[in-house]
Amino acid sequence: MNYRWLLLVGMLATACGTSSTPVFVGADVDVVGAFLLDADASAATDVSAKPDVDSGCGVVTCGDGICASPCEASSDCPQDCAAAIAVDPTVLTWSGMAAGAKQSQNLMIHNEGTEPLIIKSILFTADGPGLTLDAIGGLTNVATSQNAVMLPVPVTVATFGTQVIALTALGVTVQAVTGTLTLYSNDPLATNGKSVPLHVYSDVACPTAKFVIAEGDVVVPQTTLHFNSTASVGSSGTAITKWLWTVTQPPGVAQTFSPSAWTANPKFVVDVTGEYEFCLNVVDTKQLQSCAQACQTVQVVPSDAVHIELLWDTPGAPTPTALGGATGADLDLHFANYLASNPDVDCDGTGDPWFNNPFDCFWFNPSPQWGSANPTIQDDPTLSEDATAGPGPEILDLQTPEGMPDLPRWYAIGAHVNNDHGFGVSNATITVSLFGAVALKIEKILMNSLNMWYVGKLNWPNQLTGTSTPPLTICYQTPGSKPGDVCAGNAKMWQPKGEWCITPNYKIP
Ligand SMILES: [Ca+2]
Ligand SMILES: [Ca+2]
Ligand SMILES: [Ca+2]
Repeated sequence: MNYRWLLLVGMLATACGTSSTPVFVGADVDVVGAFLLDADASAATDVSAKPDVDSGCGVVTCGDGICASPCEASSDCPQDCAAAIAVDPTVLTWSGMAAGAKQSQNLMIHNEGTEPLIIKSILFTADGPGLTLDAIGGLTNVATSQNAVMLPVPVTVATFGTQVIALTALGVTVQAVTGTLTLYSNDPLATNGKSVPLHVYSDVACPTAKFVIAEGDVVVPQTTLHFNSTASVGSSGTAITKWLWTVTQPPGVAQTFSPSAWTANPKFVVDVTGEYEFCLNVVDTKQLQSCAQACQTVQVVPSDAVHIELLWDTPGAPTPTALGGATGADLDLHFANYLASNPDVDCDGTGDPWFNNPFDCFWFNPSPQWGSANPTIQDDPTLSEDATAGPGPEILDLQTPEGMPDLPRWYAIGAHVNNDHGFGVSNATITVSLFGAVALKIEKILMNSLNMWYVGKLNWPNQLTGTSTPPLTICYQTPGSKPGDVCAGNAKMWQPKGEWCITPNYKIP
């Protein structure tokens, strides 16, 4: 046990004694009613509160003088002919303790009974270092405890007298130490001891986590963010030795820090549209962790006229959010020009746009030349991100769509399960942003291997650019129908409401 005893025995205050000043108390001991004074009439001025113990407990008057009859035990009065312990304060608290600083406080033990109060022992516990019990009365015990210490100290407190326990707290490098002082006495109403909680709160400064993001708080998709945490400071100016970065990403996104989340200045690619919150915790050379993490939010907003994202998860894959390789189902985003025409596999009566070269932009044809041959007219789409497993994303941008009010054009948007790699069904989510705002988001559409989902058509120009045409025409097939029903003749595509237009077993023609 880590404690020690230094003993000096003496009595501070005795029954009928003189009102001597304890040497360790200092001048700031409050007088509490008449009880701080002993039973000596010369020291008390409040006669009504002064007990009469002369008649062998024949007359007992409470401190507040409310007892109706002598020697009547009640909750308001001391029990007949017994000691009664009271403590002041009932909780001892030290706050703002700087490391190494010392501060003493006194705990008053009052005997409110009619018999001498005998403190038989004191249990002193603390859950950390820094608390010492300096003295009880003139008996100067010094015990420093981090464990339970039972002090066998027979100390007597005279009838209506007071003893003082002095305790000292030493500021330490933990944020709080909690202890208890339990006084075991002959008070018949306190047979389990009288407990006084002890709390020491240090002013240990936490390390401060701070960081800046070079790219700011509004960026376009696929921006690489550069974090710099050199403004972080350890407690008392110490150095930072550990970093932990965390991120809250848009649903379905699983990007990670590079080279890792445990470096001072990592990078992070914000792939998709939405809000990201980045937070940093730090640890300094004293192994102290930041009390509050630093956080910053980054809004990822596309700047191009057209920005499309496909994300997916594959519950049957070993890890639904595995990145890269044949570790999950491979879905592909398709974005086709109005000129794209291939065989009518989906049976809607017109040629299909999918897999047309060069007018379907997908992984095989990621940056086609469409529209004007003039490179300053940015009417060519770009599939800037391609993925072979969930969660993706696959991302397509187009800065200046073709189409004028007198010559409107349209684009087809689709998603295809190129190969489920045996992992089964995937849940696909497609988001279409126009001029930086989400215009369409369809979430968690169930897709099997080789399913082709014709999401709909993007019309250009449209209501966003001054015409009456809605920006998007979503493809629905007959309500209640299933994939395959269109070609079976049981359903039709391009209905005003209904099921998603999914064609099964769609192979590259
Ligand atoms: Ca893919
Ligand atoms: Ca067709
Ligand atoms: Ca072009």
